[in-house]
Amino acid sequence: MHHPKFNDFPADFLWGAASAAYQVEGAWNEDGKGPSVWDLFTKLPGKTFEGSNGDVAVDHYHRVEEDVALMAEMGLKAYRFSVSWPRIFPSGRGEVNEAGLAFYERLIDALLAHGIEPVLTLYHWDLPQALQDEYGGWEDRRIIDDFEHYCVTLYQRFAGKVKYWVSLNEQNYNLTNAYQLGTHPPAVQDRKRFFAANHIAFLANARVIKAFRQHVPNGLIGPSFAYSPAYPASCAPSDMLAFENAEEFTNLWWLDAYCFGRYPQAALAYLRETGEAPEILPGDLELLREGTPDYIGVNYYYTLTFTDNPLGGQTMQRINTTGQKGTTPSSGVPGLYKTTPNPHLETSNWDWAIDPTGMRIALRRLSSRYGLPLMITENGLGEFDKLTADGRVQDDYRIAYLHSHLKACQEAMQDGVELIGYCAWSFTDILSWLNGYQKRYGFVYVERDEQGGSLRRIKKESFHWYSQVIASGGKTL
Ligand code: BGP
Repeated sequence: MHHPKFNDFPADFLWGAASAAYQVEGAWNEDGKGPSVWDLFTKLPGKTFEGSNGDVAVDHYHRVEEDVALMAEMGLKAYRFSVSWPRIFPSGRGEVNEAGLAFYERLIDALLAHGIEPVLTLYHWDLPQALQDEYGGWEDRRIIDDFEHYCVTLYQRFAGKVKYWVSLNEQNYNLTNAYQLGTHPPAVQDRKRFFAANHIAFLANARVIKAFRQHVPNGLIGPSFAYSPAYPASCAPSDMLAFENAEEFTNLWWLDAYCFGRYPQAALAYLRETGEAPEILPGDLELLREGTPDYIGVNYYYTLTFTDNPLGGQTMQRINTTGQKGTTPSSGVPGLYKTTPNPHLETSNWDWAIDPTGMRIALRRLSSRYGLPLMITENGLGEFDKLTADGRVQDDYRIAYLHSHLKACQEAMQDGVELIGYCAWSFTDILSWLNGYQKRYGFVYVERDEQGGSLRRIKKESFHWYSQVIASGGKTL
């Protein structure tokens, strides 16, 4: 569909950028912070790219003022960040660590002083290690109360200052890595345990949304979902069915649970047959329906294309963590679906398909199925960047990526999607969980590698570009 002309972005559109605590803060054991599961996991041999970890990350904890000043200089309207649960409750619950709250208050106040809207993520994967040790973290329903208590502590403290909240970040991606691929802590590979933990996370998500209504009545809350829309490899009915399977198992399983409070039918029937379905207790689905989101946060990076996968066929494989192009194997579930490269799309060096039209499709699918406002809570391009001898980073490939995806947002709005904001991933360079410091996403280059560095901030070409996009309200796109 080609629209005759583009509508303008709304005047109050949240032009933003994002980060996550573990990926930027550092100060991993300062001011009373307890260890998270990532603090321990990254120290185990062979888990991350060249053993990289977030002990220092980009030292945002000590450079909040400098980083917020850069955001203000850029003209950013919104900044999405996450709170580290073990900074607030070092052992997951119990005594609150005031120094932890004070840090986020300082950040929030600095943002507000510059007219930048804070978008606060409650959980971006850094579970307190104490809860993992005590009862197995997401595998035990006790986490629901502990998570609620932590979230309510933040609601009470920041209700008057923070309007936009994200509940769980990428539950789908994080728990798939944690319990199917074994690539995130606690590094389990067991589908039954995966679906069980995932169900408990839905309950926790619904519980904190329910509590939110009471404590932050004027705020908006929703989960951020890692949405990779499924495409069929061809119009062969077997590929179409593989695509339907993939969309249901890899996307609607989460989205329907969040927004409708139920699991999609074919996937649930299949899991009941294989004995992998989660245990649904009386009251569970009612809770899900009482805790549906105000908006859906969308983390969009790429589409995935699927083809038929026979029984005994391709199994789940880990993602490319080296940046060596063309090394990602096909991944799938035998009898259901497997991925195949899309010959129509270019990829990044990490083999992620670059597909702005896929973003428009993602936004349309979500908007028409759930009828909720949407916010892009992440979108960006991870690439090797080069700092030139004269101190510049010419990241025109990132500008091209962001430009085409913002155009797709505009088209989706033209298609009737209510899009309230766009947070590029990421503001500064960050630690990529499994890819170290070499896979860069930021508008601001941070001079460091896996071994360390000066941590100096350098504005990339994309910084200036995004700045003028924001200043024009998107008119210069
Ligand atoms: C999402 C996460 C982010 C970020 C991003 C890029 O899954 O929410 O935290 O890391 O993806 O992924 P990567 O760092 O693997 O390139």
